[in-house]
Amino acid sequence: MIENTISSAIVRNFSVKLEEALNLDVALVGAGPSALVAARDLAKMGLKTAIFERKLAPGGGTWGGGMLFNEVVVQDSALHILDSFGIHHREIDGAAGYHTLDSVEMASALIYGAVSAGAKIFNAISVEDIVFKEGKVDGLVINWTPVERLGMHVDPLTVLSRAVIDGTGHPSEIIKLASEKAHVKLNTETGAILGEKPMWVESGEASTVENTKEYYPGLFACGMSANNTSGGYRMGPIFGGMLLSGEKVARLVAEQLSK
Ligand code: 48H
Repeated sequence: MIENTISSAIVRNFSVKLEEALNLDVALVGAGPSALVAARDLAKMGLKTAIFERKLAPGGGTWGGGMLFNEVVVQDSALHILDSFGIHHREIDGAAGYHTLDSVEMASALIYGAVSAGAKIFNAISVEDIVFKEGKVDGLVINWTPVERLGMHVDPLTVLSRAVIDGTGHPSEIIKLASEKAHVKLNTETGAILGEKPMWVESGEASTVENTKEYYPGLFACGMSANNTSGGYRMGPIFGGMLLSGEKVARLVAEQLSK
């Protein structure tokens, strides 16, 4: 019966995919733009990479552009990343060095780029905790988003990973778990999360990349999560820093794993 064959194939193939992801080189949390760039680069380097994304649609805050006008801005320094994904852009009249692009094209191209490089994306899965062993972050604790949303009392499953990247955006959810649940001192000025500052485009763009680093053994942050952790300014619908942060965290993780 075709009905049965279809259902069996879906159950079997998904189970194989998830089982293969239970032991990773790199586990990323959140499929925003910074994590998608990182996942693409890490997968291209041959590292076993997967992203766990809470929502049904990966892409994070990319889709909505600025206030639902579905255009975003990227500056010169990150154009090489757009070009490597084949994303079109055009310079803004009167603002040399700044370019606009279609946010739907950007989100879909980043997702396709990451998946076609070999990274796996698991959507509708929320990371609810970390695996923390002998002074190192060793993996993630995952559950279905509907289970989380409905508040069902269902025990989670575990993913082990040589490195974890927090790409959860503004709330820095994974760094927060390390700080508040594992009570560790983070690699920040005070050892705690400093918190995002108000809007200052140039400063926020630069600090997003500077703040992209390893915050605790085995735990890195990229994008707005890095900025929130280290107390950087926000920048609105400009995405160059997010893309450059993804590129940087991939390089840092690869260096760390090759030691
Ligand atoms: C699974 C989770 C969990 C969890 C969250 O916010 P994002 O788009 O990520 P970034 O940092 O790459 O990009 C930030 C950018 O979109 C932005 O917000 C900017 C530029 N703001 C500037 C401003 O001034 O406001 O995506 C994060 C993703 C989302 O898709 C979440 O659903 C997901 O992470 N996520 N997934 N488990 N615990 N927490």
